[in-house]
Amino acid sequence: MAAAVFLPAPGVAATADPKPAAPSLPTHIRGGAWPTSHVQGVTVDTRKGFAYWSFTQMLVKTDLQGNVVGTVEGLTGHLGDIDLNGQDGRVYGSLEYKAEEAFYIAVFDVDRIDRVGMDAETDGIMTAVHLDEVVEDFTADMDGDGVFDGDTADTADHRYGCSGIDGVSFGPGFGEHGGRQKLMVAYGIYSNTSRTDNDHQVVLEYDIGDWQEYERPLTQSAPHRSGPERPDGKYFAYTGNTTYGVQNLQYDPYTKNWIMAVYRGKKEGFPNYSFFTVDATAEPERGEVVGQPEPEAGKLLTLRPDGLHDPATGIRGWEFHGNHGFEALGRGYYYVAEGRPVDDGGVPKSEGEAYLYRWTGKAPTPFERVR
Ligand SMILES: [Ca+2]
Ligand SMILES: [Ca+2]
Ligand SMILES: [Ca+2]
Repeated sequence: MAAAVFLPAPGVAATADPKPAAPSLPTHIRGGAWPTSHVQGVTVDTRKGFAYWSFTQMLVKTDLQGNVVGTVEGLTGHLGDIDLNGQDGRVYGSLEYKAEEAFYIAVFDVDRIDRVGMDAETDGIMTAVHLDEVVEDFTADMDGDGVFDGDTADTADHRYGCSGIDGVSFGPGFGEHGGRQKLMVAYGIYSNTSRTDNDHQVVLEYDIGDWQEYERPLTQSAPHRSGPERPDGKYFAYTGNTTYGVQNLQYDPYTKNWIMAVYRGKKEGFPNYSFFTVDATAEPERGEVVGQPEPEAGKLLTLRPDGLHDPATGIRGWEFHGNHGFEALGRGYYYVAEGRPVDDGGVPKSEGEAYLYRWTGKAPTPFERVR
């Protein structure tokens, strides 16, 4: 078992914090190795002492020593980033079925996960809320040839280059101090260097106060469409094109940043940073969403004027991983997931683990491992 540390460290100011860090947290947590695709997200309930891991087709629950408590299995779509809702104690994650053109927030009643092999459809653990807005942008026939080209990056279709959804996080509305927490959902964005309308991260804002009326169990062979027609807000952050958009989105109450961990982009003329921070205190500004086929106005987010700077584009960013899982614990501490393929006696598996980091604010990498 990894050593525990006392939080907060000397010199780190305590802040008003909806997710307080526990007095001691392990510096390393194992999420296990599973016959799935790679780890996509981690979220930690420091109060109850559990970690939740998205392994693409499976949700895994461990304690903070890495002992497996249970799993929710049988997902045939793509479970991406996840986040704990501190208000209802449930875990929310992005869940995609691209062939069916269906995109959900999955809601897991994680207190009831108590054994390995629970079923996402039949054990009453998971409900889902469908997001129509994502379908509209994903399926947009942008070149107007009457054909939607489907799940491919090599097309002019998909508004903003939308490939679906991945990063999710609870937090305050952009530019708001306190107020009702919102669920923010970030688009996946295909990597495509031959178009100009895919250089933004797109974030949908939902107030989930009325989501009980939409939540339904999911029958994956007959995906339902129960969900809000429109988001409560839609925002754009100019980062340059990335490879599949925001992998991990996380509100950080310590720095008051919205953190975006990405797989870096490939476009020439852009800095292609791996990590971005949006200033959570900045009011979104109405302005042009540049690069669209027709001039378009939208609510623009402000990248934090800190870290690396690309003078040609004005883009600010950092270099860090965090695209397999990133959880802000408060007080400037974080769990950051790593994943890799492993061979388990001839069975290919994906292993996930998380390490404890603290904020330093230094460029190019504003975190250091706690050892
Ligand atoms: Ca088309
Ligand atoms: Ca992902
Ligand atoms: Ca997240």
